[in-house]
Amino acid sequence: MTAATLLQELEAIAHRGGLPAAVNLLRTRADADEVPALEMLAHWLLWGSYVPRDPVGGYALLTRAAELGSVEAALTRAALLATGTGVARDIAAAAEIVAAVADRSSLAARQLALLDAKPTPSAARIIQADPYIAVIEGLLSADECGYLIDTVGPRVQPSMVVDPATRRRIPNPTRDSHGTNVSPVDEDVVINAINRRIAAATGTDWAHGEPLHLLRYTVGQQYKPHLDALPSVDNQRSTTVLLYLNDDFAGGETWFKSGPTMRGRAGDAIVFRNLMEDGQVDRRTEHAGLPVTTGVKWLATRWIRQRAFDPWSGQSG
Ligand code: PD2
Ligand code: ZN
Repeated sequence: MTAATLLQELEAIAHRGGLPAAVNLLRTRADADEVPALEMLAHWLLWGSYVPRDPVGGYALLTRAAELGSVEAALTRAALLATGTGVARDIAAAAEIVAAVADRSSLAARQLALLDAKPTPSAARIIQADPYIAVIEGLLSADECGYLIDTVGPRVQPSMVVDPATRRRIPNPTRDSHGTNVSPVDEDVVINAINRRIAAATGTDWAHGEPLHLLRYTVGQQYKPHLDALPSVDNQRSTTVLLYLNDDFAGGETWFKSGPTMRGRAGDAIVFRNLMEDGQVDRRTEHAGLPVTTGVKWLATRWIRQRAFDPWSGQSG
C-alpha cells in the first residue's frame, strides 16, 4: 500500500465512520508494521494532527519504519535527533543514521558530504552601529546554498496574506516573491547545522529562531519597504539574518532606510537588529528588497525572536 492509497482509504473511512474510525484503522496498520502507516501516524503524532501530540511516540514509529527499510523515515529520524524532538539531541547519532543510508540515497550522501565540509564564516563586519547592520561573509558554503535551492526551492509558493476584512487569502501586497518555511520536520541535519551556525555567528540562541524561510524573486519581483518586527506580539523579532544564496542575477539589492543599499555574495549574510535597547520596535529599521532586473534571486531569511519560539505550534515556547 502506498501513502496515497492509504490516505484515500482513511478519508473514505473518516467520511463514513468519523475521525476516530480513521485513527483506529491507521493505528491497526501501524501495529501491523506497514511502513506508510507508521510514517503517517508518526507525522500526526509529531504535529498533533487528529491525535494528541506525542513527539516521543512519533520518533518511535519513525525508528520502526527506518528499521523496516524506509530511507525517508531514517532521514526524518536523523532530523529529529538533530533538533532534539521526541528524543534527546544527539548530533553524532544523527550523522551516523545519515551515513548508514548514504549508499541507498543520493540525498543522504549529499547531506553527509555537507556535514563533513562545514565552512568557517568571517567575523561580523559592522556596516552601521545604530541601527545595527553587519555582514558575515561565507556563513554558508556554495554547496550549502545549492542544497537549500535544490531541496527547499521546489516547495516555494506565491506569498499570500489573510485579508482582515474578508478573511480570504490574498496576494501579499508587500512582497510578490514566492516563499516557503522549512517546517521543523524538514529541518534536516544540514539545515539544522546551518541554523546552529547562524545562532553562533550572531550570538543568539538556536531555539529563538523561526523556521528558515526561503524566498525566490523572479524579474520585477520585490519586497517593498517594511519592518520585520510584527504588530503586537509579545515575543518580538529582535534580529533578522538574510542569507544570499546565489549571485547570477541583477538588481535585488537590500535597501535600508537608515543608510546602506547592499547585496551579499552567495553564502554571505546580512544581519540587522529590529529593536532598540529597551525592546521597543526601532522604526528606523525599515528596509526593502529592490526589484530583480535579470535572473532569479534566492534568499533565505531567519527571523530571530527575543525568546524561544516553538516552530511546531508557531508560538513562543
Ligand atoms: O530579499 C531581500 O533583500 C529582503 C529585503 C527585506 C528580505 C527581507 N526583507 C526579509 O526577508 O525580511
Ligand atoms: Zn525584511
